[in-house]
Amino acid sequence: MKKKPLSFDKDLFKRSVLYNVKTLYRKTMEEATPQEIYQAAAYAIKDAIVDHWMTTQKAAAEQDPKIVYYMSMEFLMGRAFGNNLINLQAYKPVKEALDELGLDVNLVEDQEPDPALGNGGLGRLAACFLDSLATLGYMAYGCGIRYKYGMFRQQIKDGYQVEVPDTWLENGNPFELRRSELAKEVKFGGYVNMFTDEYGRTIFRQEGYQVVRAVPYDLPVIGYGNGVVDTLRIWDAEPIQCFQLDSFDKGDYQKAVEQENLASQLCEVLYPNDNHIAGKELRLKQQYFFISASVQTAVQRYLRNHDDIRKLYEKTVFQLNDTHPTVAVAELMRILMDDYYLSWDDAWDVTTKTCCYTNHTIMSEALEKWPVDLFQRLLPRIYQIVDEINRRFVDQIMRTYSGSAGIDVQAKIRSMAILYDNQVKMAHLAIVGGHSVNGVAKLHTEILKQRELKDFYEMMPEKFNNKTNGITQRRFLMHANPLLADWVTEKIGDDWITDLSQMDKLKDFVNDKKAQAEFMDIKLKNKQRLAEYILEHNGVKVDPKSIFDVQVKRLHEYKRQLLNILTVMYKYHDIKSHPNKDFYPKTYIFGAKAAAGYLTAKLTIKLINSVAEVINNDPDIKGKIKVVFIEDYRVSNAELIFAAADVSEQISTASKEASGTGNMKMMLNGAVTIGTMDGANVEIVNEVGEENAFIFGLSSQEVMEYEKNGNYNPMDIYNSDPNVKKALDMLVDGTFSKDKELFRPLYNCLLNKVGGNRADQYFILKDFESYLEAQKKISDAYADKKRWAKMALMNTACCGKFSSDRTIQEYVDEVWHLDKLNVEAK
Ligand code: 26Q
Repeated sequence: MKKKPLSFDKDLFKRSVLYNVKTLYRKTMEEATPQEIYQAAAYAIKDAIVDHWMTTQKAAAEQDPKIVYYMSMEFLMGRAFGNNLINLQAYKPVKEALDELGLDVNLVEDQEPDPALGNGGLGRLAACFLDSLATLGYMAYGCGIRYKYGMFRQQIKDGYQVEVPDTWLENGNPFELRRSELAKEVKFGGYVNMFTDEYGRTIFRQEGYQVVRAVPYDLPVIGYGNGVVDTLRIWDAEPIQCFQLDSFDKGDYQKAVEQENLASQLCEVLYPNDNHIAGKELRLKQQYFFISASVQTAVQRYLRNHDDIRKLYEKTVFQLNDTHPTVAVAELMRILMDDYYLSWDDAWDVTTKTCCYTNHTIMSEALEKWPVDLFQRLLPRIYQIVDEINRRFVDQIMRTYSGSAGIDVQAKIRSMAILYDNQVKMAHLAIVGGHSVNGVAKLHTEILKQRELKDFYEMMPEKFNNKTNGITQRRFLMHANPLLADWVTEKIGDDWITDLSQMDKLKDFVNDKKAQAEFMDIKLKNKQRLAEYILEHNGVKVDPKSIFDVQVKRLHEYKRQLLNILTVMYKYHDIKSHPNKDFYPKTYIFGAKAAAGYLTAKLTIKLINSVAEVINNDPDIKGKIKVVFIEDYRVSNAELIFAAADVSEQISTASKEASGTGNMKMMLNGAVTIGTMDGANVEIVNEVGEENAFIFGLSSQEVMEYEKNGNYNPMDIYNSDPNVKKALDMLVDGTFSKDKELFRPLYNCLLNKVGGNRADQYFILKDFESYLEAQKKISDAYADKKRWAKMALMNTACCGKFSSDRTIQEYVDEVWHLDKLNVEAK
């Protein structure tokens, strides 16, 4: 049976906008600035949301469903306004209402800062998961930090990345609710005092500590068309005001100032590292800060309507988004033992049944470890608990393996202990302290089981499972690409909005000439829209009829933007030396932020911009290739880019990309993948068929063999392959920079050992020729209009598996076991 759409009162909305402009700003519509109009409209939407939010909370109070707390240092939400309207099924009426007020909905949306409380994949995944949780009608909280400054804004100056603070809260956030009544205290430092209380219980009390007040801000997460509104709860830190300044003795005064400083620094900024650990003290403080506040809240919420804390796990599950929130294991133990007097064994039973861990990377530089002395100084009680967890676990290893023939028990301890070499290994704590460990794509999970976490898998195979990532079609098709969304609905109805497997039905149209033409016409319109953006932001004119070849993602050596740009350089040379050779016009589009301290990554950005500058201005090229670097790649411009992509570049060194999710977003929008057999690419190819993707390069097995044997020598390739040699030499022959030495570090990384790294550690030279070949095939395929249309359409038709709705349903069925909320949609 078809569900009735949510009701939305368009006239009320209009009146509400006018009223808000008046009461917020004492202005008429004519006087209000675009930002003020956005705020007024957002508050009007919030009114509508709050009703659903209250209904959801009431339903949850009555039905007492199990709740998932998705613990994450990052939530890369992107703009809320348009997305909220879509999920409220109010986009069209609001667009009309704004029209009638003489306003363009797109321009209103553009006034919203793009909330970037995340780096990349992991943070965006968290945002997609919240959207799916609400849409599927599960009770969920996202728990995170309200960073004052999110991911930096990127400016390109003279081809270099410059980082500018992201002041997203400058004008306030109309959607948030400050919940000071729910504030919690979080304690740092000091020492643990142990004594026996009047009942003979051993009490551990942290003393001489610093304390901050954690204040939550709630953001609504709206389910699509079902009246369910979940909550993203992000914490801000404030100083505790408990002393009278004038009555201070010297020590108190000092301490009060330190506490103020701590509070003001804690939530200042998101660490801009992606897949790389910055072992900074403040980072660990951030982690404990939001975890302590969130775990306290979850326990208290449970006890509001239950009395047996030993059954917490029946109503509560914590999903740890990578190791960053892993102190939750020890914090829950602490609360259960110190505040509720559970025995170690009882507390451990509850904790392991409550916690679950997702691994997002096998990159060794991203494995989180903390020096014991830092950890102990900052979190003395938590450290004691981790120490005891470790002691018992090492004991268990010994009991399991002593006496087993052919097993080196010491080696097992070395590879699995939580405390080793004076370090706290957070992944080990997360595995031991929970009941589920998952990777984010089939290949990734296999690599975890067979290599990185092999010893753990052998000891506790029942904990390991795969959850292939997904993305939300509400944001990445409905909002990003309304033309295609409407077209799909016209062809197969609108069930795909909440059931992406329906896209399958588009297969009936892949050979239909009319459908093909319509599909490609929509792509062209989206390319025109992006071309306008590029003209406005880069001052570069690109041809919407050229192939739009897109690589947008964080800049990292393993993602191999360098491989891409090297082949562009090679093509440039090729066209210059064969001016009459046929070449299908191509626009290479890059977008990427580099971590602020990551020099190789930053130099790669400079290289891309330098290559762009030379190629785009070389008359010999006659516009056959253009190169564009899109400044400040973020969720809002990503939506424009995905909709316009013909070719999706997913070219990481096989085995290094845990999953990737941009690959899915582009597939959904009808782009064809050129990629390695890595991460979720493997599953994408499996769904769409090899003939509808362009796969090249070493397999993960081959990469791992070379890594093991150390027998890869890029210099041999350089010396024997003239194409490779040409491309590399152009780094240092002055073609792209007057200063011939500028790109020497990149050249050196490819041919020599640098620092502790192997020469060309990401196998760029090894994959160069097969990548060129795959690109050649793409140009041939694109030249055949019908063939391309069919391939592109097949990609959209086969993307059903990659909805985050499917991923979340798998977590629910296999790990979380949540109950569906019953909310009457109004
Ligand atoms: C840790 C400590 C200190 C500072 C920063 C960090 C840190 C921050 C972010 C470490 C790692 C990250 C982000 C990792 C990440 O985004 N991983 C990606 O996760 C996606 C979702 O599962 C996958 O699709 C990608 O393959 C994976 O790279």
